Amino acid sequence: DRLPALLQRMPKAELHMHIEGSLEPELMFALAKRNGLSVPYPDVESLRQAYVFNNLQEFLDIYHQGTLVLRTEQDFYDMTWAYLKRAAADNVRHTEIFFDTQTHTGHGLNTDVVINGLHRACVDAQQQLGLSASLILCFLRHLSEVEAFEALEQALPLRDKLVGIGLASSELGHPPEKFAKVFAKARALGFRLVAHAGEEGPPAYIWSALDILKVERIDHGVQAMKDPALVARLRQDKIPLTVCPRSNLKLRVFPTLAQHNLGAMLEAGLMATVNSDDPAYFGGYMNDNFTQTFAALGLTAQQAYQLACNSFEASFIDASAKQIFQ
Ligand code: ES4
Ligand code: ZN
Repeated sequence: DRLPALLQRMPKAELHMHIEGSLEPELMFALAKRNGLSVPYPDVESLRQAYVFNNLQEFLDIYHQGTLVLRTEQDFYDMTWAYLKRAAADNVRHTEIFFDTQTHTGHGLNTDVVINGLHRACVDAQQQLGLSASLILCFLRHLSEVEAFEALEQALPLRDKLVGIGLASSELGHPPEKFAKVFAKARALGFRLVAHAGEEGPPAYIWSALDILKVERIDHGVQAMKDPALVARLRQDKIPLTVCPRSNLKLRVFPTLAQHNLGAMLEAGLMATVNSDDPAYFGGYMNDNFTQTFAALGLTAQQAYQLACNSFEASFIDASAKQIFQ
């Protein structure tokens, strides 16, 4: 069977990956040591064994714990560089990296430490790996809209290092419309807009991300398949959905990969893409997500080509650059 080799060597773009979720236990322990901090687990193996989740919130609590070792610009650089090298090995040619600032400012860091460390790794990736990388700042939706405005304000001096604004963290109880005003502001400032919606939350959250926040892509969006009118809207407007199969498996959105609806989304004519979300926590980078999902669902080489095309089409690289990639 030659499909795994095709999936591996196929050029692809990653559009949904939280950089803090790429921090592997080995690097977490190394950064803790460098910063004179401790990780509340005795070793790498016992930390990895703690990565068992029943839902999004259980994951977010452990994910937050992991971010406590990040203290300096070099820490953010090293984390990002490790991800970029790993992505290049999977033939990722372009990546749009999510990051939080509110997590880190909540620990006493400045926004510029975070953004400058990430950005310097992105510049080096273009030069040394031939991998283009851009940055999307995600507001934390469990915090208030006023706090999102503060995060946006603090990032504005670094505006040129960012391509877009997103919305992440605990979905249920925090619908997109909670952030209507701050997304309107970001839109007026020229940011590209995305939001997590329909991961655990209902189709109504996808509708409001589109109609109230006016996002261009939906992150996850797997719950859309419960609403035929929404499926028609997503198909007609060619709204990209950044699907993360191993994330959905680990957070029990679907009981098994064989029960995932990626195949049904493609059959319905939706512009789905495959992404890793939080690869260090969910046990797989891009090609793990592709090969395992294709095996479980019996997807085809034609669908692999479709997903690769979708990933570049849905990206925020400019139109002339897209032609070079394709
Ligand atoms: C996340 Cl899987 C997921 N969902 C929502 N927000 C997140 N932040 C990091 N991973
Ligand atoms: Zn995500």
